[in-house]
Amino acid sequence: MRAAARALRDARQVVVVTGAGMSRESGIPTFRDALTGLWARYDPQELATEAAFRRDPARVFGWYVGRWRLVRAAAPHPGYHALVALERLVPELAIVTQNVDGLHRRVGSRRVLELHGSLERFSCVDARHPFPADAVPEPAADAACEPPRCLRCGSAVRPDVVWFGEMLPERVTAEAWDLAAACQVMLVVGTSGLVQPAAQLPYIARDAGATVIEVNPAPTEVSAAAHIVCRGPAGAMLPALVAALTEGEST
Ligand code: BV8
Repeated sequence: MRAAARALRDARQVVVVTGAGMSRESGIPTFRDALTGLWARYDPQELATEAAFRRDPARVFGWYVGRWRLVRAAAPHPGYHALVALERLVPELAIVTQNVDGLHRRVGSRRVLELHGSLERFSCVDARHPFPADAVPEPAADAACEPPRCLRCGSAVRPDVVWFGEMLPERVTAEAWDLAAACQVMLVVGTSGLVQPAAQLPYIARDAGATVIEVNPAPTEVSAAAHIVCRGPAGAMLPALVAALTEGEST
């Protein structure tokens, strides 16, 4: 914590990369948690792909609108507010998230790059025509839900997330890669570092001379690239890090 606060104090540009673990304390299960993880219940290739959606649109769409409802009921935990505070303590801070729950934007973080899209946006599967979220049906909990039809081309409406086998949004990805190569400190919070290409970001930062700090209760693929490891949950570690930074003392 002491070394992490010192690194942040000396940094001008800070990038925070977040994964599903960042939202765990807000009640949103991560993909890999053995107990609650969504992947434990579903095969990701089964649901988070265009092929699965075309094969069984009601089942896949029902899963997403069910997650969207969970997300809307979720409250950002103190770790989210700590990142908003951190934005005011360093000259430049950007959040590059793999998450699709929109919590960073909801809590007021100003510069958020969503590598994998968002549960809160919808478009049609054939032409990606935008579809208004307030016209999306509210299904019963954890039930299949027939997706609405695009108002322009009639194809099925899908969530605006990046499925496996799909390219990440070009502009957002280019910006994230540039930020990773230019920052002095990268905080990597709540990611197992298994999903490509986002998992490359800590290595890009490290190779460019940045100090990489991992915040995670468990060792991960990222731990090898981290100079500093804060082994604990984001909801406790991030406020402690901000406290260490603001008190000026090292805790
Ligand atoms: C692409 C949106 C190029 C959807 C997501 C082999 C076969 C098939 C594909 C591949 C393959 N090898 C590589 C690939 C490519 C594939 C991939 O990486 N697969 C992995 C599974 C091996 N990647 C892609 O397909 C990407 N696209 O490569 O395009 C291309 C294009 C065309 C043709 C060929 C190639 C697209 C990847 C994006 C997928 N979409 N999300 C949805 O949400 O449904 S990814 C999804 O899973 C999440 O968004 C998230 O990013 C990811 C899960 O990862 P994490 O966020 O790290 O979460 P995880 O559960 O794993 O870990 C949680 C961590 O939190 C843990 O470390 C835990 O310890 C920690 N934690 C727990 N509690 C806390 C905590 N931390 C802090 N505090 C706590 N309290």
